[in-house]
Amino acid sequence: MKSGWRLQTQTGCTNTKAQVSFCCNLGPLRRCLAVVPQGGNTGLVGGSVPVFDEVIVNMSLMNNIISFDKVSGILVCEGGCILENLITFLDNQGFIMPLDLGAKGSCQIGGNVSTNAGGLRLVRYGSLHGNVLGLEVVLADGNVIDMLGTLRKDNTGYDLKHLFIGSEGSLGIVSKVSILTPPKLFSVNVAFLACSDYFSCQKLLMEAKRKLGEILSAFEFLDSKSLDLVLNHLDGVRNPLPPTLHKFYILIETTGSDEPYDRQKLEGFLLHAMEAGLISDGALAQDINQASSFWRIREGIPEALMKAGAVYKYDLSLPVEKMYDLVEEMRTRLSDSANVVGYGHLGDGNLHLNISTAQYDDGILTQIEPFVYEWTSKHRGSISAEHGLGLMKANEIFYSKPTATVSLMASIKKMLDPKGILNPYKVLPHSLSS
Ligand code: FAD
Ligand code: 2HG
Ligand code: ZN
Repeated sequence: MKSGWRLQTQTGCTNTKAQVSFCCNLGPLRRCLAVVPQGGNTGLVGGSVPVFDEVIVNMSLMNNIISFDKVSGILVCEGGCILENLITFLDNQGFIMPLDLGAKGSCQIGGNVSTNAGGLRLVRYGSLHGNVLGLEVVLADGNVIDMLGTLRKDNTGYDLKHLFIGSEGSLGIVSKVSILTPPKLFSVNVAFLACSDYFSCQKLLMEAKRKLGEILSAFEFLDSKSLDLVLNHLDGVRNPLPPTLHKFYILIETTGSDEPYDRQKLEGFLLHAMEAGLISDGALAQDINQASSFWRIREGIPEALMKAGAVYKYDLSLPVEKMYDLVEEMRTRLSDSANVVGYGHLGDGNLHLNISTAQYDDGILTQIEPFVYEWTSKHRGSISAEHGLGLMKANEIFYSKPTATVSLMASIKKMLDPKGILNPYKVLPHSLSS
């Protein structure tokens, strides 16, 4: 059946002038060969890898910064720019990227846009649907579509760029991006806190939003099993708190423009939270090195999991109050056969449920799935909060989207890519991909 799809993708090609002009580096599209757009290849759902004999379109050479406007903070660059390089470039200009993630050293802005990556500061700066002002994309027929606007406001018709943000290379290849970047504020504080129960984590989040308000820039959480993994598997990482057993840890970051005021505000908040019994211990970074070491704990969890063995990964949006129930139910289901850890972007209602075992085992998988998807669906969550569907989760889309919505998606795919040559077998369920 799978090779049947491939045959269908390669027939009946007609070229246009626009195709030919772009096709110096996208010859495969011109020839109607199936392609996989590939950025930094850091995606976690198998979206950037070929399934059969698709040609990889690697974007790494499209790595130029085209323009930066210091007045508006609008950056225009090619899709293959590595996120960390953009962060460094902007730092020199006194600006920051509105997104940051553990894979920044390899992932590319085109990949970030195509996955609608969330990351560590979404709670402050919002999603790429808000920050991306324009895109240039290459369609399946080779036509280059210029939507590379640099305007904050433009209501002239349908805002088509949003179709490509989060479409995982299935509708077009992102060749250029225009993005709004915030100014760099110099007063940054990071606290690493312990909570004795999940209810306190939730209350702390509510209080942080209310009391830290405009300076809150990250609110991340991890459970004690996540911390143990990092401490056991990553060199040079240590627990900044005395080794008492706490069940949960929260990393809070604030970013503002007034150092004494911001520090006082955060210290006042922490004191209040301590007195209210919401936090049982905590450390406030005294300098940038200590702040980085706190971040290393949170950002190091995926790497520690990789080192620990096989890992089953779930990236879920859930109501915050229900989120950790799933981790506990999963622990009960799997008892001693796996290490179940929960961490993520609590400020965004995004749980990373990761299940670590010595090796992959079909018996364990049947204990996890479809239970995890059914549970998420029952609580009206999303089975992919920020990583996308790629190849690995494409068939699970119905747990989060009604049939009519998925059919509409398939119609859009068919219209933009009638031969099914852009990242085939990804995003849409296999029953609708042919
Ligand atoms: P790739 O992995 O190369 O591709 C991802 C998808 O996008 C594929 O479907 C691919 O075909 C498509 N694609 C890539 N480039 C283009 C392009 N130019 N045009 C069209 N389609 C394209 N994700 C988060 O959301 N938040 C996090 O906090 C986060 N942290 C991570 C931490 C680690 C340690 C790792 C390994 C991953 C993390 N991720 C996170 C997942 C991943 O880094 C993101 O999805 C990232 O945006 C992928 O970018 P990439 O350039 O590596 O894309
Ligand atoms: C993170 O927030 C990433 O660290 C990766 O989204 C999560 O590996 C994962 O499951
Ligand atoms: Zn994440």
